[in-house]
Amino acid sequence: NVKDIKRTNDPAALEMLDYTIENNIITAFDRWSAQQPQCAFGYQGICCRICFAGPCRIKGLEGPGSMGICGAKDYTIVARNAIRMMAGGASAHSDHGRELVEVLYHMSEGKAPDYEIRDADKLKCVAKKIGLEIEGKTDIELAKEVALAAFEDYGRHTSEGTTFLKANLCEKRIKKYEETDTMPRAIDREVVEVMHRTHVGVDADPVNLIFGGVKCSLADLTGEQISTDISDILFGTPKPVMSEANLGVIEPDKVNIILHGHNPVLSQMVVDTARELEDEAKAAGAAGIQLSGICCTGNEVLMRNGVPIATSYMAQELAIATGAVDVCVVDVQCIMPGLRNVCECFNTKLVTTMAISKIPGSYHFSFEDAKAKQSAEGIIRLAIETFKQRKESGRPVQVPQFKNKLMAGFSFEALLDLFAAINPDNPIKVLTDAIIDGEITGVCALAGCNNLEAVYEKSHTDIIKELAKNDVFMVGTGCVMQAAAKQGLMNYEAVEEYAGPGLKKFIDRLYEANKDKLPDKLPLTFHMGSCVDNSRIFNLWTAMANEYGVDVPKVPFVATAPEGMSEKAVAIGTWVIASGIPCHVGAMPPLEGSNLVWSVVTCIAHDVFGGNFILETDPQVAAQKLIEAVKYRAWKLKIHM
Ligand code: NFS
Ligand code: SF4
Repeated sequence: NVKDIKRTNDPAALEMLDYTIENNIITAFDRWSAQQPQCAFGYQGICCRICFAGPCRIKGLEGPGSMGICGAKDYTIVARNAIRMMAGGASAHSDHGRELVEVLYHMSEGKAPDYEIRDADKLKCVAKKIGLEIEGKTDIELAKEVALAAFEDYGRHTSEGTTFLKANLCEKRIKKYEETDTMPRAIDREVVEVMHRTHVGVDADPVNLIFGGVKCSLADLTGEQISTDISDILFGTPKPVMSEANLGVIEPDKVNIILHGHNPVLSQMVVDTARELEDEAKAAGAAGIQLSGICCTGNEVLMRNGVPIATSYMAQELAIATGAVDVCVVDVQCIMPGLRNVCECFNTKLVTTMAISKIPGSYHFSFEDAKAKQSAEGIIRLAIETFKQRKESGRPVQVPQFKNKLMAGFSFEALLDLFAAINPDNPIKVLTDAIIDGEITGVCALAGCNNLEAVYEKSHTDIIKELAKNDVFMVGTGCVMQAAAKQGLMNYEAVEEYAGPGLKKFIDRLYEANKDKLPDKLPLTFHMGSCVDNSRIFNLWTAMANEYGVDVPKVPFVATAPEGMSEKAVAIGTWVIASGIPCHVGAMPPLEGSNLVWSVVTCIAHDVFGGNFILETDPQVAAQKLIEAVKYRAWKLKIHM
């Protein structure tokens, strides 16, 4: 009986899973089962479809069957596949960044009238950081120069390195990337180079391939830094904000609009416009408009506006199966095509907005920046219309009554601001000293997706609880943080329940110093935003390295992606280890087909860059490995201090 197998520890998702099974609504959970057993060649990364002489797979250790038709060995095939994933991830993140740069540029030329500069301080900060002269320039002039500098990072033809990356690296990392020939020249160029070197009959050397992948992953980081910086300039830099998470945030008596995807260019416009159309919704008999988010665009509008989180990636269809969603508006990335069928069961309107991301059978409201507002209004009015139909039909809805309180909004600036209340002259020292004094063990970045190879969200919550008990300060982004929020691990109650004495003291101390300006007591896990906002985490460990006067590999900092899934996660994980940070991944990436590649990413990477992957599917064991790694670094650092 499928119902007896526990597929998740999220109570809302569990309730909806029962409901979808009873009502024959097919979701990712059913499709995952239908895919079993998954192809062992693909699973291990030893299936090659790069040319159509293939597909080829590695069938044994010896003889002709141990190679592809062209003679490619297991290590070549595994490495090629892995770095193509990185190129996919880098493309997604940096194209998202490019959209933002275009909006900033068009705005500076007066061609995107619906957008404005909401954080002029950040604009000046970014401009200064990338070496622009700011004196005597208007914000609009400066915005244009920042946009042009960002465009340069996509297509520069010289090889001094990407500006948005170099401006944020510490000296020793710059040297490391120059020495190892992994400094990205330009984002588009590194993606193209990966596609070229993995074409049939080009690079067969697994180590050379992986170094090419590292360079591409650093291009990915460049794109993420651009995305974060420009989002903050256009939409504001996040500050602590209260909200709620899980399917219980959906309110059947309101017009429900789900914002799903990644780019704040769309979601922020819908948020702003929804406020203006609240009265129209009421005139239609609704109690108001309820927005909620899924995936990273949900994180963007949570961070800046306190819009609640409906759920995370793997449960997106379950949110629609509540029957109470009027419109699900999507842009790019992590949008399951399977949404459409569920939407059709409930007359939920699925709205696509980007030219490169359409789904058959959905509505399309083109979201060009010249007419963004008009599209947002169209989408909201469609939702109001659908709400009326829903009420007239009298169709029952099933909204699980689970939600948890959360505090989010911890941009790098917001964190420094908290620290500054204790040490105004050198805020980051509050964090670095807390580690040296042994109050906290170190820092862990929580990142990444959902993957049904694991029990949905269980690894996330298990690891968070274990790290908390061991006094690890946690920051994070992406779907992990949605798990934390939904499951009550992003509020002060969780500090009281799970934090070790040192971590609790640290969080209390921060709160005491900031009491007057905070909406509530501080949470157990500090939400830093969407996956492109992993750049904020990169800024955090760089600041710590600079404060300690060491290179990043010596900073007591670790990372975990308990349910990694996407190509973007592969790119992020790679630049995390190339930064010198050990990175746990809890769902097996397709690397097991080559011992050589496996040992490069789990061991040799450590010798070269100071970071390595920890591939471990058991969350308890993983937590212990992360704790050991962070403790070891703290211990070594203290000896040298
Ligand atoms: Ni990140 Fe965010 Fe979630 Fe994974 Fe997808 S939404 S960009 S890729 S699944 S964390
Ligand atoms: Fe087979 Fe080589 Fe073509 Fe890959 S590139 S499909 S291994 S012949």
